[in-house]
Amino acid sequence: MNYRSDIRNIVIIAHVDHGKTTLVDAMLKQSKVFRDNQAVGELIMDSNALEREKGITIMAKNTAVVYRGVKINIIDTPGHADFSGEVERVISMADGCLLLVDSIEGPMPQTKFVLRHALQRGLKTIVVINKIDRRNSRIAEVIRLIQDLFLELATSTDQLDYHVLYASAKEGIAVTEPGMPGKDISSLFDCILANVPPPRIESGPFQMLVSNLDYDSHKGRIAIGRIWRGKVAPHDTVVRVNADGNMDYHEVAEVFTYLGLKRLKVDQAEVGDIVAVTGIKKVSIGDTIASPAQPSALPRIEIGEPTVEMTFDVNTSPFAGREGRFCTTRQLRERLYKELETNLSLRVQDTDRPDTFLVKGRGEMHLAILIETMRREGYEFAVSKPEAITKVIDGKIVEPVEVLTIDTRDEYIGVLTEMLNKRQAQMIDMRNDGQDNVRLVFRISTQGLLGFRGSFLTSTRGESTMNTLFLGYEPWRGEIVSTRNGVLVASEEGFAVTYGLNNAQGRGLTFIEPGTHVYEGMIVGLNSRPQDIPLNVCKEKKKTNVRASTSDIAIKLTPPLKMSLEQAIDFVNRHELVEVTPKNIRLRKKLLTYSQRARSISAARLSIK
Ligand SMILES: Nc1nc2c(ncn2[C@@H]2O[C@H](COP(=O)(O)OP(=O)(O)OP(=O)(O)O)[C@@H](O)[C@H]2O)c(=O)[nH]1
Ligand SMILES: [Mg+2]
Repeated sequence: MNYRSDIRNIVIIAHVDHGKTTLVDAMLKQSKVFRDNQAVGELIMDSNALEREKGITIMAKNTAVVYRGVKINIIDTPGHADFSGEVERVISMADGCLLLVDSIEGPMPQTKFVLRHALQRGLKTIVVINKIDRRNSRIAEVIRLIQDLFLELATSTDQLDYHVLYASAKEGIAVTEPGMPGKDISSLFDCILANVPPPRIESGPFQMLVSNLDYDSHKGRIAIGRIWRGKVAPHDTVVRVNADGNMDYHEVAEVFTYLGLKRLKVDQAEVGDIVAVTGIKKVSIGDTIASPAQPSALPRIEIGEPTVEMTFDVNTSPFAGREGRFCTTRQLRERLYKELETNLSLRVQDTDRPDTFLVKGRGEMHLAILIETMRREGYEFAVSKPEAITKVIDGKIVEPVEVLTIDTRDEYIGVLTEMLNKRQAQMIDMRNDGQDNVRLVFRISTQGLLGFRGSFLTSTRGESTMNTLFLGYEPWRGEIVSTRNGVLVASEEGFAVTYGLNNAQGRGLTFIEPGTHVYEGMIVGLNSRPQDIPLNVCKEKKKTNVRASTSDIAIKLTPPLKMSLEQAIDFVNRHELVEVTPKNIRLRKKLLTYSQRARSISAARLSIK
């Protein structure tokens, strides 16, 4: 068997924030893909605006560097569990992986998820213990935990024979022994060259699997993937095999390979390389592009199922159409279906109501990122509370179940266990490090987890972290009763005033500032009791002839509680919606008038009787 010794294909995988994108920075900087005076900044691969704002990777991306004459194609992946579909999508392009593990946190839930995938696909693993510059790093213990993880997940004994490097991605250093002084990341490059197998040269004509798509207004769709056989050049005639096994003919327009942050136009690309090809109309991720001489399809990419769903509705609030550029059913529908081309773990379905679409994703964050992206593009719509997706297996209703790992301090154990009990979680482990740090592990249904993150962060004052790992499906445990209080609902359209809001603050928390334009049925606050109450927040104080006392003039409002999109989605219940426009996020009752809501409650009572 022959190999392309001039190429290595690697994917970088880890739990969220363990330093993948920073390590790619270090690799790019050391291989001098930038001019000496070029300001490149940090987290270069997190190029999308939302990625930069949130400081996380959302989409997997390709880059490449050359080290000692060998081209290393690098795929950076997201570590957040909601974007696991991205890892599943790209992992098949690589022959080896760098498994990054934080030197303090050690292996975390997503470390296990990604390593399991890598080992199942037979990737050669290099473990990189990262952030060794951090003061409290506990390298020896982390190594032991990683060993345990490999013992649990390895599919063959030779997978237990992995190399370990120690790095500070931030300082651009990698060494082969802990404590060794380092000056750059050459040892990492050397280790990749020595241990990641070069691509095998399969004999036969051209064949590639499309793992990613990009768009160009002139060139159209750009198919990105690894060449598994043969060569490809501009003007070649190729066959595209789609999901149904149907074939059509195309002429390749241009062929590109990667180097640094650029795509290089090339005259020809060969087996083993990762390329971008234009000219293949309507190409989709998972399609095979091959020579007409042997147009056999490669196995399609398998992506885990979505676990959470919510509806996307055309905006029907009284303010509909005022703030968005794209507001119609047709525009919303087209945009959602277009997302399926690249967002592989997403599902979109029409419903029996023409203005409502059911959208399914891998978690609340997965859906929230889509909502935020669409709102920035100018779309206006409304979304419902996310719900866990149940299925029927052997005649029984089952629901998704996850493992929840919480790292917190002793003082919060009580409040957290109480909150989680209400959500029907079972504690399966509790470990204390003797210094007030404790790790709690729970088994909890996805339904029970929805909306937990917000109250978790508030009740532990931001001092704890939580992570989840999808376990599988288990018999449905019944509905979890919401513990949220009722809401304060605007009873009239108008502009909120201090006097009206001050009255509202007598009932609970408010969400809006004076001057906010409200409509009947819009949610303006949280009641301190379980019922919803309508209030007129636009009501001015009655003018009297008697001069008001000074205390009346200077009403001091408590600042409103402003919710982010994610918090808003967490907050609403089944009778409410989040209205999303490029300018505002509003909460509303589905039924806007008090009489509609009263009628629906009495109808529900009657149907129970
Ligand atoms: N001290 C220290 N901090 C690091 C190191 N590497 C990364 N970080 C920091 O860790 C944080 C997360 O780094 P990223 O590179 O975004 O992590 P990531 O694994 O790409 O995260 P996701 O893509 O969101 O999963 C950033 O604040 C980095 O500056 C390191 O070696 N030492
Ligand atoms: Mg990243």
